[in-house]
Amino acid sequence: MDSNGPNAVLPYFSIERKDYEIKPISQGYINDTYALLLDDVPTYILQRLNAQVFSNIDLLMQNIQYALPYLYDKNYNQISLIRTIDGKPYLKINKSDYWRMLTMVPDSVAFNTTQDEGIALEAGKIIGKFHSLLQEAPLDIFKDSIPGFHDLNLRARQFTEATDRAAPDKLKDAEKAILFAKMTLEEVRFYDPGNLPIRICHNDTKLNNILFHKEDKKALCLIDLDTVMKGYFHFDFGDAVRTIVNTVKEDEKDLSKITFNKGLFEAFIDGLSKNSDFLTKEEIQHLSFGVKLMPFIHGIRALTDYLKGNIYYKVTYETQNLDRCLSLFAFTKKATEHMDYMQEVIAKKF
Ligand code: GN1
Ligand code: MG
Repeated sequence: MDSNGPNAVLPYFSIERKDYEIKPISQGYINDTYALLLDDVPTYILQRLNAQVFSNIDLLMQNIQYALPYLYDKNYNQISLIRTIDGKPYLKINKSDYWRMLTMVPDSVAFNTTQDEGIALEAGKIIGKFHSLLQEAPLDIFKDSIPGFHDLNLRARQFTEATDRAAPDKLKDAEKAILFAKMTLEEVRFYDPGNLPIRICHNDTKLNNILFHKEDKKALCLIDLDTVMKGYFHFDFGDAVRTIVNTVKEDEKDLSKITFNKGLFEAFIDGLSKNSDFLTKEEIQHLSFGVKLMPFIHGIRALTDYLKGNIYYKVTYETQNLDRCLSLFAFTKKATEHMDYMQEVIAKKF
């Protein structure tokens, strides 16, 4: 059997046979995502999983199936996995063609960026809720869908390998970024998280992975559970903050536009503090570090991929990974300048 795209795989999922309109959603850097609409109403999400990035799809889908029942709460919107007609949680065609289908949350919307403090507050609340619910889950059933995903030492090794092998013109174009990466690595690489609790984290809590209600803008739930696995809370905190307080897109070329918006930060903290009983004192102390660590990790990964010739992330133009890196590094600098400020706000609120 050969699949040429979303149309061809629809019959293999146990949904009503209707005339769905299939619309690609282009935000992600990894999977191919499509919305299925019925009379203009988004009804299902269909995704082709990137089997190069996720080498063990079975394990990844297991993690999602472990997590979903815990995410059941009146203040959290449930998403369900649609099984295939033979009862499997995903469809495998040929050697490396994997598809899955999920329900779409009605009347929901996602934002790539925001200027709205109400959205920032809601984002804080829902991330707190996600963690409160998942803290009930046994840690060890979850396995790493990408081992060492947020491990800076691993990312540093991959970066060094990439610089050793990169073409001279790429090294030249990325000269400034490489210098910043090396300097910052010296500073944060040997950072010791001490005895911070390991939690089941989302590990990709950028703003556009949060769904909000179209009308009242209440946060509904987190989407994209591909990297639900063990981690530290400051990973999820940092990823959310980097995409909320910076009001421009991740690959913004004009670095003067990159912001650390204090109103948005304080609103996010406010929201999180409403659902944060689970956080320990030590975790609270490490939150601000996450805001520096996460953009730096993403920046160094984008830089590594640029040097390797864009083999990991989808790009729409040759230097997009380098642009993302520069923009993420510029935000890393902003985060560094705001460390004391963040600590103050956090200490007041928690
Ligand atoms: C990738 O494809 P997407 O947008 O869900 C990446 C995340 C990054 C994100 C944006 C598995 O996620 O870590 O935050 O791009 N996911 C993976 O930078 O690498
Ligand atoms: Mg993702």
